[in-house]
Amino acid sequence: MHAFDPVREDKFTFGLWTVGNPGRDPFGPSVRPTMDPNHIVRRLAELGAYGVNLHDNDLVPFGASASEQSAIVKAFKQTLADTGMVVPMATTNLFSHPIFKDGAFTANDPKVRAFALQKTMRAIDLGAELGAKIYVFWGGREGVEADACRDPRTAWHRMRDAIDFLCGYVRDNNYGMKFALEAKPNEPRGDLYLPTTGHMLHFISTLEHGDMVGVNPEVAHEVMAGLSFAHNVAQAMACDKLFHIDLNGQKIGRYDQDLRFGSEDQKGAFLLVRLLEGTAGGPGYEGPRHFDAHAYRTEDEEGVWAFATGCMRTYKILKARAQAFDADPEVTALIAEQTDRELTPLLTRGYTIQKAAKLKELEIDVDAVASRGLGYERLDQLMVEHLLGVRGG
Ligand code: GLT
Ligand code: MN
Ligand code: MN
Repeated sequence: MHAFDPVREDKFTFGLWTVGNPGRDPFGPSVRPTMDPNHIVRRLAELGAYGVNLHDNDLVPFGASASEQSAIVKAFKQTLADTGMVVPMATTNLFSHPIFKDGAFTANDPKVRAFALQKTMRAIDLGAELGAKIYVFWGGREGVEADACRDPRTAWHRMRDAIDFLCGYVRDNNYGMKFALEAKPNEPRGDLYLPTTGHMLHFISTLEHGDMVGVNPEVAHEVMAGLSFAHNVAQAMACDKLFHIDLNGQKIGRYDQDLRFGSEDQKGAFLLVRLLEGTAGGPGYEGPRHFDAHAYRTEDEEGVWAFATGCMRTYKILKARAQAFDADPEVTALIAEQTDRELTPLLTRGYTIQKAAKLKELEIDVDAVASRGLGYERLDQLMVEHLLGVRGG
């Protein structure tokens, strides 16, 4: 067994919709046959994954009868038991069916909003039955092209009503689930409401039960918005709101590519893994490392498993590189915090009138401080050399 081979303890998960993606795109149909969810679970278990996540309709087709659903769920639970795989996260498909063409929770037609709540409550029941403790909300259709159709403030209030309602539902049923909200700037709608993780974090602060709601940031979505993914994730971690994460790869300025993790922007991926693993200090992320990505359209089923293995291996390779980087004495010397016993207490733990007076009196040699080189060129080059494998273990 090699150090980069995935094992259960790594907590790698995939959505049924990710490895199950048949390669359909806006310009052409499927290129791979649809895979049975039980087959997906078995293959992922063999590859060393920890679990699978799903939308209600990834497992139970839209419109299935109660008896059809119970037969499907029974067989699926058996497969989970046989393989030791878990379902840490579940979600609702509120975007595929034509009823959601104008959104789900934000749609103008109250019947659509009622159906969205009904479908989500049923999907939450399904998630709870499968043991999911995280419930994701990705508002794929919660957006607009003809902006005059609704006041964007109304969309925001409808979204808040829906999440408040569903928090109540989970609490009432003692499901012990937490919600994780996933932002995206656009696609499939021209503009999506709540377009970035930062918007979500603020939105959460306005909720009735905001304590049970966090975020599920996705690499591709923040990169589409031109943002630093690691910075978004860091802000969520700093306020204990990183409840889940969608790992993948993305080129800036493109459609939502959902590429193999680490296949693009290796520096961004390195900084992300370094943050999640806490190799530079500070608490790391404890939840599942979920890959929300899919294989290239060029691939057959074998290529899909190569894709899945690639996501997990690259994560582990980057983790090893991050550990070596942060253990490198030249790196630690360059990023060592400068401590100053007199100044540091003035700069932390809030305002006092005494601190204000002291700060106002301080004599700082502005030219001396301003002329000091910081060595960040060397630091960044060291990171590149670790990343390229010519330095460190
Ligand atoms: C869809 C989307 C993803 C979301 C999934 C959860 S579904 O594939 O592109 O980003 O995370 O609803
Ligand atoms: Mn996603
Ligand atoms: Mn995506």
